[in-house]
Amino acid sequence: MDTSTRLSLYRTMVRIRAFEEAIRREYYVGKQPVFDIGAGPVPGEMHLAAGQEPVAAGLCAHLRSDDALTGPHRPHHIALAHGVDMKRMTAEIFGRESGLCHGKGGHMHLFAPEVHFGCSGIIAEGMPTACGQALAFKKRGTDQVAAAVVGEGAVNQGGFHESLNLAALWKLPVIFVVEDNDWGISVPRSASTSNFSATDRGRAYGIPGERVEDNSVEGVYEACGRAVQRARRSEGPSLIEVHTLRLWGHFEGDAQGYRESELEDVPGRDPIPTYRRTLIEEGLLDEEEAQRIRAEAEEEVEAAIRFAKESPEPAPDEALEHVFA
Ligand SMILES: Cc1ncc(C[n+]2csc(CCOP(=O)(O)OP(=O)(O)O)c2C)c(N)n1
Repeated sequence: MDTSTRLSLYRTMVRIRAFEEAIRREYYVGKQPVFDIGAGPVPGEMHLAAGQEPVAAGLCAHLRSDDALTGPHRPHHIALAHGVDMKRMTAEIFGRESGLCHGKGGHMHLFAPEVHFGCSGIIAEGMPTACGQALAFKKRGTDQVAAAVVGEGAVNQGGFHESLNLAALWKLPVIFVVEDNDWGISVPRSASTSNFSATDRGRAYGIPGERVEDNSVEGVYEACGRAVQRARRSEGPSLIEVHTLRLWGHFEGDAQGYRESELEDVPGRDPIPTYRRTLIEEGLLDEEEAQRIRAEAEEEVEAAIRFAKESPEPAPDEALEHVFA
């Protein structure tokens, strides 16, 4: 892998982390000392993806803005890496009129048609959607591809299996990416899933797959590169499963009593300092440049937060506009 790609993967991860940290800070405003999920400038549930940056960076490095991408209920990393506008996305999270969905979707429902991005709070929902987009690309004869990112909790959903079946049957240009962060809320995968391997499940439908271990951003980059190329060459779907890490709670405010025994060890597995160390050891990055990358990311994120806060809330008499259900 060349140096500029490696540094670009690092920058993408740092940008996402700066975003998630800032959203976390803003989310807790007004919700303390006794956690009140409905209070503050960002009411409602908040699922942040710190620790899962390698998936977004490694996959999206291969996607163009005319490729389609669907994300899960934990979508910020994927959205940012695919080029969703940070300011309008932040405004959506804050429920403001200038948001991607005029402030009516919230953080789990970010839609950006200009880069074919959408996500949903419904587990596995992005997979059938990606199949539909891939079918459209195939029928039009373009080399565009569709990708769907889901958590490992999605693998027992009907939508997962139905999507694998049709994608294989119709040889769709689609890439399924499973983020295995070990937990579905508080349920370990060992308690929910027989024959866990998502790649085995894919193979049962005739879909080739790879599992990437150790939350490796370069591993994700390489595996997704092969999958995207297959799809662009009209060779059909692939399934990539990544053993990743949910650094924080399932949602903000989650006390995480169910994973107390592993929590001590979790910060040491953070993929960003690990990758930074590798790049520094190999002489591709120095501390000064690393600090500059982080400072630039913070500046962009703080500008997005200012934009959101300065934007008006949707007008009450437009409450039913753009709402379908
Ligand atoms: C169809 C459906 N069933 C249940 C839920 C409730 N729910 C929200 S998140 C979640 C767990 C998801 O786990 P996973 O897919 O592993 O993603 P992670 O949260 O770990 O990123 C569940 C069951 C839902 N949103 N949609």
